[in-house]
Amino acid sequence: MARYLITSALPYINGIKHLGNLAGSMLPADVHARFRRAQGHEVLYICATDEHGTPAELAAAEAGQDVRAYCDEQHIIQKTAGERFGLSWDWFGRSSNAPNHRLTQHFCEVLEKNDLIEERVDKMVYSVDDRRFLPDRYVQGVCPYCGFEHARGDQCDNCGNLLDPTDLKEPYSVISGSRNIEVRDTRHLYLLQSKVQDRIRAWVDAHAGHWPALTKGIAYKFLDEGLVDRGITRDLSWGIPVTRDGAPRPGFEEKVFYVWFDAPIEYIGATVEWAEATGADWKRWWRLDEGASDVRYVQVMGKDNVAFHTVSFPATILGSEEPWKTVDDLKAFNWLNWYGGKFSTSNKRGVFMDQALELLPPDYWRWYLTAYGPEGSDAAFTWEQFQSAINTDLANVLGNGLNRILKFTASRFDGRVPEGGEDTPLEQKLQVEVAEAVAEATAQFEAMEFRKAAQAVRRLWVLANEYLQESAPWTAFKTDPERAGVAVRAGLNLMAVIAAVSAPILPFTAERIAAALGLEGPLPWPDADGQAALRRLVPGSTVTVPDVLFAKIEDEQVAEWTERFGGAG
Ligand code: B3M
Ligand code: ZN
Repeated sequence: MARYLITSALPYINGIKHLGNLAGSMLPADVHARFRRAQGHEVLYICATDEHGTPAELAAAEAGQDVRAYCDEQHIIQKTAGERFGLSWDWFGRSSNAPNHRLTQHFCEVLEKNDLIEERVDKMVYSVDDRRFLPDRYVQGVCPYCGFEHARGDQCDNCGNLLDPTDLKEPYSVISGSRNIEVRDTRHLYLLQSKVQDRIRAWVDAHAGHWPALTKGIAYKFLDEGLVDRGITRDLSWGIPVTRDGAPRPGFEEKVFYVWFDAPIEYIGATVEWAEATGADWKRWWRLDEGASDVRYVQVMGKDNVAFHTVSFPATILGSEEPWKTVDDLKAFNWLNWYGGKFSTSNKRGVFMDQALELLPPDYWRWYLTAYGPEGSDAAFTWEQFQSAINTDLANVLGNGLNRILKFTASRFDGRVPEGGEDTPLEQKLQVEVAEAVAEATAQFEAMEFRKAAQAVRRLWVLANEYLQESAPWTAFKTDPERAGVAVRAGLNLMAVIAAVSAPILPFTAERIAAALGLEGPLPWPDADGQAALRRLVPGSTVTVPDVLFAKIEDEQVAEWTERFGGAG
């Protein structure tokens, strides 16, 4: 038995997440956590809302709410949606909570003691009417290269040139539209990443061996370009106050830490929240000197977050020179697009987590997003592919097979697992095939190859159908009821294996299958040889026929959802 610390990228607080966010971080992290728990390992799955930064402040203002009240509300909304999706967090914390304040301030102070922090004066755009400094994206103006009138301060969307906000002609505030803009000096803390560059490279070299290509590629790209010193404070009021020796830092009373400085620290912060709430010990997960050296730490995230986790966060951690646990396996995902383009709330493109659950139960989405997710490359959500995946994989292959054998057990065997009779070569062949499929699923789940794991799981569903086809207990029953009983017993046992192996992806369905078979969940992961797994059910015990597991998606539903959320139409 090993110990797994699993974190998924922390969803930003400004509004509920769409299916693409779910598919590329929280859901695969959950699948992995469930798999490792089923194997009997000790798992701690941590997530949290990422609550600071300008977008949070602006979203709150737009909602007419005080930023703290806004975050309180949004946190609950995201937590509820995640739980309804079956995300089995051990803790879902908040980056605005006290432990993250303490830890973030602590890291900055030790980094400063290690000569890795410097105060520098920057020139930044200030909006007099908004009474605030404007982050690059919140100032727009005329592009000095192509004359485009609404170029953003960081980049012109028309000609693609990278910009500095001070390059813009006729700049205005995106927040208020005011042109009363000036450039002012402002003092900030810089983390001297250039000084820890070699240490980070050595750390990446030591870990990247088992990172997937996407992760490795991004890490080395940033290292090869050379790390630049990074501003870790901002002129904002909502965030973690900047301190020195535990007191407000002179000159920084109106400033807070940059959201990307404190957000990854919240992985630790949320673990502390969990420990404070449950009485558990957080240090054995995070401190190498207190037991964390035998933890395997797995992070899951979208590719846009990888540099922050392979370079920036390690700069904080390694720069502290304290014995913190760092990531072992970093699984990165590509984008899930909505047809050819991006998900967009304003353009009615795409489904968000709360809406998805109004349409269908969580396992429908969990299956599609895992089995057809943006893993090796970007993937596109389409209603047509979704419909076909649900109708074929879930309704036909899994649902029908299960229903058929349970109904037959009810009508011919009094709803009991048949007793007596001997296995034939058909059952022996089944055992071999099941053992192979289970071994394949186990290997793919272990490797965090989620699409391949889903295919291996599906292989078991197909095997069940093939076996029932071949053994044909419905025919055998007429002449040789004992032979039919052997086949039914094998089929029912295979369904128990299927429930166990499908559970990481389809937890709600697995529970229903297990209950129908009279088993108490959660089911342990099957052993490598199919033998024991196919002998689980006690002959004579009762099984029941559940309601239809999966309803097919009708063309009319696709038409209606296309209308409502966008699609090919
Ligand atoms: N909040 C990702 C995002 O919402 C960002 C991840 C933080 S992980 C520490 O795009
Ligand atoms: Zn331009």
